[in-house]
Amino acid sequence: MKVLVTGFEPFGGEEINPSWRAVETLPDELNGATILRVQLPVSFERVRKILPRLIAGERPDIVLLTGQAGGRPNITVERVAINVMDSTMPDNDGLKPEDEPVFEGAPDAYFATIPVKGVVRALRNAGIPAGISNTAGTYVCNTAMFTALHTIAVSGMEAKAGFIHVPFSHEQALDKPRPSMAQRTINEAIRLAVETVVGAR
Ligand code: PCA
Repeated sequence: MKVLVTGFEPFGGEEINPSWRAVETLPDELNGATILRVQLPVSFERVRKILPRLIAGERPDIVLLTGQAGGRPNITVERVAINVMDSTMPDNDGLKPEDEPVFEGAPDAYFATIPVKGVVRALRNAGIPAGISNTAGTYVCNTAMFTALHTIAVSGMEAKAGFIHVPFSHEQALDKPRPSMAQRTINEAIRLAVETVVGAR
């Protein structure tokens, strides 16, 4: 079994992105599954090109995307991705799309195909605050989740895909009164999420 796990590069003036920090600590193999770690750019245009190529080329059984949701206090497993790109904050290419579809003519939304509640349960059982989120926003993370689910749907692949948002790490929140989580806990959460999704397949 092959698992593609992605994290994002820093954005919005941050020096790190705790999602990539967590993904880069994953081993090459976990519970018998091969782990492919990839860092994605915070770019509406480039994620829509890179992800379909990566998924078609690697043909993973599971695609687990992760990103930072600064301001959220817990790990959130996303339930749905919508066909919208809308942002007042520029991406790392300086683009600020308004009410644009991720893919013209694609469905309005896709539900995550990983066991969303199973991952939340596994994290809580391990003592990590976690919950379901019913919106991945309309920034690059939602675009990445939508792109992965759409790519899999139109190619007829059987791969499961989903998205996990992580809070700021303590390191990022030292100078701002925002909720944060220890990076080692975020790392553990992502590893547990991978194990849970692998175990469910
Ligand atoms: N979080 C952003 C994009 C990259 C990331 O890590 C988001 O939630 O859309």
